[in-house]
Amino acid sequence: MSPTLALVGATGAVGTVMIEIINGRPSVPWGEIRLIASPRSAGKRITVRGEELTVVALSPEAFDGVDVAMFDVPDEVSAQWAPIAAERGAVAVDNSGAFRMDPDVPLVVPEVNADEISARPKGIIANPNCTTLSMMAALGALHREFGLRELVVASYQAASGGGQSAIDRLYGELEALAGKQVGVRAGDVREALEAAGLPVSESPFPAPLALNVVPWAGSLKDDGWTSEELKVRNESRKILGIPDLKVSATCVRVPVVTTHSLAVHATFAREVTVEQAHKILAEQPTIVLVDDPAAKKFPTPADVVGEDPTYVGRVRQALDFPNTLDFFVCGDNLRKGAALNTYEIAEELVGRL
Ligand code: 2RA
Repeated sequence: MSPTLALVGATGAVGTVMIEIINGRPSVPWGEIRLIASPRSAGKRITVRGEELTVVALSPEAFDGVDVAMFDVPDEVSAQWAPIAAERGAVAVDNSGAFRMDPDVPLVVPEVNADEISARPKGIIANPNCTTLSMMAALGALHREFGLRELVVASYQAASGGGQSAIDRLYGELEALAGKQVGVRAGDVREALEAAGLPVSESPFPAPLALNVVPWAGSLKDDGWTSEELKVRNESRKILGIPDLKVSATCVRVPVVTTHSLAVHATFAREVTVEQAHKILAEQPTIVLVDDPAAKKFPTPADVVGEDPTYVGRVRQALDFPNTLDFFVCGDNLRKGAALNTYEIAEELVGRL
């Protein structure tokens, strides 16, 4: 019998992308697909693969008969409900931060460590944070060949990583500033936003995002690091299976709606040339290499949004650091960074249930 798939958080931003992904697959291995959401959204009707489905309220019984349950909900909801789904016999594939660093929960990017989904003592598999995920296909492939030792990363993160309110804020700021000659004097962007009724004190971002960049994503952790920067470090180590990988990250929010970018400085155990890196990256089915500096061809978030693969370009051999490459990567944070990777894990599970 074909397995039953449940989607918890079916009406949220990532859940909606998940349904687009399921609808866009040429075929799916699932029998029943069950949509689950908060009681507030229960009863909504959503078309999945040509069939109108009714969203059911989150409850223990909603997991009865479910083989794989994908969770796209806040951390606290996953923390409570993924174990309940697992108790009821489903494998929970969780896109929240609740279980990522739990040693009994594999943290999986299928093209890097798919085999780890078989050992899941809690019946839960975690999906990485979108910032880490955007560079994992490239780093996984290069690590297999050259042995990754050190990683220095600067992220350029899109507003949608902060959810719908963050997207609305960016659009609101852009509209408020349109046609105004601002950004020429310290503080004039803030003042223009304030005059338009959009004080920064009411923003999900700690500074104006339009016409600006903001070196802050996530929450404050020890010694001035942000949660987002620590996720890059800890999750990269776990996914790549390099517990002592040296990592330093600076996470920055930029006025882009969707698609995270990262400037990566990666040092390997063995010598690596741009030609070798190009060959390896170009062979990966989930990477598109766009790297023709003479023709000014490289990935940008505006050209990658909505795409499934991650795009890599600007690959250079670092001039002053041996065995080191610098490159730029762009990945849609709502697709590969969230919904797509979660769904790919669910598909990997078929045959390993
Ligand atoms: C962000 N990575 O971009 C986070 C979302 N999970 O804010």
